[in-house]
Amino acid sequence: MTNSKIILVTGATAGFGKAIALQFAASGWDVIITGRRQRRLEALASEMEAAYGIRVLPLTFDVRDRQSVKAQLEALPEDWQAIDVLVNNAGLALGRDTFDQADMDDWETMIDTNIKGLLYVSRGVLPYFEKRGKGHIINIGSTAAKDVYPMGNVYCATKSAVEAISKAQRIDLLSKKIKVTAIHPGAAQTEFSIVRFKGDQAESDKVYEGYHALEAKDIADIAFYVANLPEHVCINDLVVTCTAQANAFFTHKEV
Ligand code: NDP
Ligand code: 8X3
Repeated sequence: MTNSKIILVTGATAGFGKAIALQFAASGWDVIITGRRQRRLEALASEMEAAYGIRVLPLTFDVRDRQSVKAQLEALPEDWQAIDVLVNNAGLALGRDTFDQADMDDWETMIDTNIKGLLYVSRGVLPYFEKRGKGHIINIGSTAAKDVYPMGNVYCATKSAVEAISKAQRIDLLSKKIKVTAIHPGAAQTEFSIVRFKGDQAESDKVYEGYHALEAKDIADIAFYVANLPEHVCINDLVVTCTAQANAFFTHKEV
């Protein structure tokens, strides 16, 4: 048994999730990391245990698999159940096509991951928060939740849903003393665009040309700040862009 705080981060094999796990681990938190790529989770677990002397529990599951999410979260070892913070970060965009051209399988994957996955994980962790009479859900939305941009259609819709779900959680879980924070990042250079453009590195690189996009560490710093406020203080909604980006539409690029 330790007295360390515990954070559960979904999608910790890359990008924001990995940076968040590292940031909290470096400050002495025990960390539950999840994702589909088991070898990456194991490597990150070894790295954090060795560097920071904290405990790490890697859990391999697909957030779209409702039964697997339920089973793995119900089976959490007792000394991992006192979770302080859940970060619903796992998510993706697939394709950037007009509504008439977009691939409906891509739509399904985004809806299943970004919306349903977030719901499954939230419900899986909730009983542990309820048992303790406190908790904090941090949902990673996007500037795409705030504005719909051309060819963003269903990705933007899923992030609007994340915003709506965050508001709903905040209202419905108020009496349970559960904080809910939505962080909405703008463009950040992670594996996001490689995934979106299905491995096309050149297409991905174009997204970040001519300006200094957010880095994963920037969002980790913000998540850490938000999670470490006094018990009576909750940041509800945060939009964070790099200095070159005004909103989902306007980025000043020097190319
Ligand atoms: P990355 O591609 O770098 O990381 C995405 C993470 O999500 C990976 O760890 C991946 O793990 C996990 N993931 C994806 N699908 C699933 C799934 N079905 N089950 C479990 N885990 C899954 O992208 P980012 O770090 O940039 O993205 C993180 C979040 O931030 C997403 O929700 C994204 O929409 C959002 N966001 C990103 C922005 C950006 O510009 N980068 C800006 C605004 C928001 P694995 O593949 O191992 O399962
Ligand atoms: C990711 C950023 O601009 O591609 O949510 O929507 S963007």
